[in-house]
Amino acid sequence: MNGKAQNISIADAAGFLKTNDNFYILTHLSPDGDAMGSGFGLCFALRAMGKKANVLCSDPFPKRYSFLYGDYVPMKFTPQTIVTVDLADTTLFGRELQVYGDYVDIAIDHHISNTKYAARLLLDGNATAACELIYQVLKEGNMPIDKQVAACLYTGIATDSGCFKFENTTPKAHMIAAELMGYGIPFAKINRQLFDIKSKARFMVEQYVINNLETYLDDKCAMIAVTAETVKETGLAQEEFEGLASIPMQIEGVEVGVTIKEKEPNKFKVSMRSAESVNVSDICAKLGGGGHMRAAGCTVEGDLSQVKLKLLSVIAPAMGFDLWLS
Ligand SMILES: [Mn+2]
Repeated sequence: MNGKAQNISIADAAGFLKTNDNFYILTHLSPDGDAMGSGFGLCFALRAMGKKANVLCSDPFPKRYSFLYGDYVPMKFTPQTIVTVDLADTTLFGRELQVYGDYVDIAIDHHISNTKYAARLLLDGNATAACELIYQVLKEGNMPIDKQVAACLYTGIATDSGCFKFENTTPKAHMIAAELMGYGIPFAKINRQLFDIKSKARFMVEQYVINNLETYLDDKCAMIAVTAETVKETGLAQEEFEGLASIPMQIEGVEVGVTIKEKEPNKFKVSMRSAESVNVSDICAKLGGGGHMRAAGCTVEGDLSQVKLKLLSVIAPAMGFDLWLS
């Protein structure tokens, strides 16, 4: 049932939320700060209006965002209105939410790739975060924004903009964040929680991958690898090994960063990042993958040393090195 959505405005979305009740607010698998912030920000605002609202996700709410939803308790009611936030397509609903796929009344999203699965779609591909849209909807509708709602919405903008460092950070994102700061939110504490501290397990994972990092091609290509064996040896949860791709990029002079993770025996998922000029999407396409110019991925089969060789044989020429294999 994709492609059926009617595009609506901020004012339409506000009107719709105000005239409906008994909301299930759905967000995507592996919820990030924007998913959590937009889901709970909207939920708390609707509850403050005396409406019934719950946040649903097929994955558990991550503990690191518990400062947003600490005192949240699901309410008991029969849902009448299904809203999605930050949710680009129905494959991201996950097992538990799949059942709502064809019944979404309104989607609020900032992914240009949104598959228009909902009856109504508020989409702004220029918005840094879905939270930016939720804020505008609440404001437009004169709906209640308290300190907790403001903290939720600020969190989504901060996370999706990489603490206002990524290219997608807009003047508008800064202006909305500034308005949210006006609600007295503990922004320094929030940013420390989001960007500075990590679990001890995560710290150990990073220590491991840094110890085992390798560089190639005059130190312009850095590679980290995580095998199933490694995960087993460390005794750390699989999820602690997610999102490592930025680590090789932290080294000065590195132009291509490669993160290799064993998904099945002899099957490796590869994430590639580029600092500036190298098009990693083209490199990954040669191995059957794809993505964006500066962030792409592919799957490569073989044992770890074979995988590294296969990768270097396509990375080297793309970076202007002679094909040193053959
Ligand atoms: Mn988002």
